[in-house]
Amino acid sequence: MKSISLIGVPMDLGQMRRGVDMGPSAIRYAGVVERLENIGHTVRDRGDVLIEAAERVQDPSTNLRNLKAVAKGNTELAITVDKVITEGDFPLVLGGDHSIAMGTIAGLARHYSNLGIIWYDAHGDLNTGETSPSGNIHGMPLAVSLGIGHPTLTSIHGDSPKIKPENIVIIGARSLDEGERTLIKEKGIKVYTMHEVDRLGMTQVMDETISYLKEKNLDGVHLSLDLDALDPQEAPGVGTPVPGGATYRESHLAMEMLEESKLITSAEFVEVNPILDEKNKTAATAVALIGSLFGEKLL
Ligand code: 6HN
Ligand code: MN
Ligand code: MN
Ligand code: MN
Repeated sequence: MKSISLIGVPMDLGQMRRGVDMGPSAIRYAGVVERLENIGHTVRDRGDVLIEAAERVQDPSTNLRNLKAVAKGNTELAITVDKVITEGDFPLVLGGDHSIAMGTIAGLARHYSNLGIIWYDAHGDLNTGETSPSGNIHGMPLAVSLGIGHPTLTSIHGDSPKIKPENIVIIGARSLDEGERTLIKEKGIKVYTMHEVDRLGMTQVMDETISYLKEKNLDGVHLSLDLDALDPQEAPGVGTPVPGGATYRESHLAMEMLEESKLITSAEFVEVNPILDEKNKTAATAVALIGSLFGEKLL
């Protein structure tokens, strides 16, 4: 059994829709602590990282919305994640928009020199200020963690880069911008789009992902799960829904296979927006997936 530290990050400055800052509360309300304790884990809820109320600013020279405030909140998060690992706990981060992956990964990078990343998402989150169609930093955290992007972001809590392109697997992608496709090809990042999920089935996608990562001699693997990877019918409470996503069952299978692999050393669940949700359905899905990731069994 694990000793898990929950870290809430009420961040909504990485995008434009209000409400995603209430994601951590919605996930707690949906019973995440009880769910993990019922499996037998020890849970310590560290509360929420302080995200200061910031004036929303769009600097046309960088195309990075709320740059300073996003960097500040992520620095706080990185310090917290760093501390949780130093204390020997498993960090489970609850978002908040996906810009928080920069802070989580920056904190992890202090402890793992060869970190694997599973990016379960409809998007690649590989934009920079130059390639982004929106200026929203939640579309950039994977690029930033690779050391690609504005120095204010790539230098959060330590030197850049934090991760290597060959240690990343993206699963569930179906909305990639032009600059993201170029970067994927240039860096040789492994991607299972929804086409591969349909064609191979989730079992083979996860088998291949696990074998691929096992060959890399990693010292840890982080799961960054954006709820918009799931189909909007099953996870309506997200800011950037894309039709044609992974089903509830496919996503459970993915979590169960990751649990069996024993590879995962940290995780985050992001983009839950209770204002856009239907009766907290998306938060409940997040909690159910967390249950599977941490060893809940049907029988
Ligand atoms: N997310 N690729 C789009 C952009 O604005 O860069 C959407 C990003 C969505 C990010 O859902 O974490
Ligand atoms: Mn996404
Ligand atoms: Mn994302
Ligand atoms: Mn969003």
